[in-house]
Amino acid sequence: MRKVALIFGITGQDGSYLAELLLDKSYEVHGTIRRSSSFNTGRIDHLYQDPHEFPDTRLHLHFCDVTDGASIRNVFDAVNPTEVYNLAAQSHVRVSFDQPEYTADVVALGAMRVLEALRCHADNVRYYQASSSEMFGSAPPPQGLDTPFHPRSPYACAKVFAFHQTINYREAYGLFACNGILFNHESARRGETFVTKKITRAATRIQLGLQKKLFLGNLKAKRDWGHARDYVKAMWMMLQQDEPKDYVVATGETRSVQDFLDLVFAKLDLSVPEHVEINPRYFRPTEVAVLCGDPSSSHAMGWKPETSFEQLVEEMVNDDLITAENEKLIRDRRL
Ligand code: NAP
Ligand code: G4F
Repeated sequence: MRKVALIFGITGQDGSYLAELLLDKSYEVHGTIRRSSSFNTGRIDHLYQDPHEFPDTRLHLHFCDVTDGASIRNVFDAVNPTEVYNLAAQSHVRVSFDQPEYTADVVALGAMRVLEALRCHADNVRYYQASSSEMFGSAPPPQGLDTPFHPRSPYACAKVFAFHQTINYREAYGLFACNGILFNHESARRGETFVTKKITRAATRIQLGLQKKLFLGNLKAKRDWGHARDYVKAMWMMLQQDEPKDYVVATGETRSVQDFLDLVFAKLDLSVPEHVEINPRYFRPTEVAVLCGDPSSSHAMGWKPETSFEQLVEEMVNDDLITAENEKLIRDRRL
């Protein structure tokens, strides 16, 4: 049986882990990348092989943007995938308040463009939509499949639109389309402006004398944090089931940003009051106070997280220590 996956958003945190997983499972993997004036493939460079040198490579990249319907249709025609993972997004919640129209174009209309291309240009394709726990917004925890959405940002509103479009394409056209409602998941590959990576990166740099202060926003917010490597397995599993459904993927545990900060600083023997300041620019017009997922739907398909919160933090800190040490070496050589 052909196993050909197409990943929209392969250059992101999740896209890179998913590509690794699918290549390990012998898939032919196609990913979409965006034209940029600087390289944006850092997270998948270790997987990529130039097809001139390696004609048998199973990883292929295509220029495509989900704001451009023609580019989506072209990539469908070129690839003829059996599984499609839509991970493409302007995924930063705070930024979505500054760029609401663009965020909706990518996150909401982008998903609909992919679904419409899938309906018209492909047969028997299984579709994964990257839905988000942000959609629950101010709904009280634990949040599960029966919890009503109360989105609190332009990003979350756009994800709610994409969630319902996915269900509507499933019901209207019989597509095998699934929503994975994933709670926050992190890793050493997390974007540097998300709070976990911002903290581990800054703390390790402070320890090596590369910076003095870390400026943060709301420390009281609570999140259900898991590891991205575990969460991409759930994405793949959803598309291997007999029936298309929606799932919640979470650890079922919640911790505050303050807890995360305290743990990282304690690990590095650093003082929070000495180095951390609050800057109101990082507050959001509307905040999501507490996310804590009810993962029973994903447990029912046999998925469980494999990495503990402490292991996640350890991995992120260790990776950022190496990055900071390299940065220091380069700086010292320049002096
Ligand atoms: P990420 O690191 O921000 O990656 C987003 C990906 O989307 C990148 O490959 C990015 O490309 C691509 N992209 C952005 N705009 C695009 C456009 N207009 N056309 C095509 N591709 C575009 O996000 P992530 O953490 O891996 O998350 C993956 C998905 O899951 C996202 O949809 C996110 O909203 C959702 N999600 C994430 C979490 C989480 O905690 N990580 C939780 C729930 C849901 P560039 O590299 O060129 O920017
Ligand atoms: O790390 P964050 O920016 O992640 P957020 O907003 O929860 O969104 C992430 O998870 C969602 C799933 O629920 C995804 F859909 C979304 O794409 C993204 O991956 O912020 C976490 C919390 C927030 O409450 C924020 O207000 O940390 C708080 N925070 C406090 N200081 C900060 C900061 N967040 C950021 N980014 N930067 C700060 O300085």
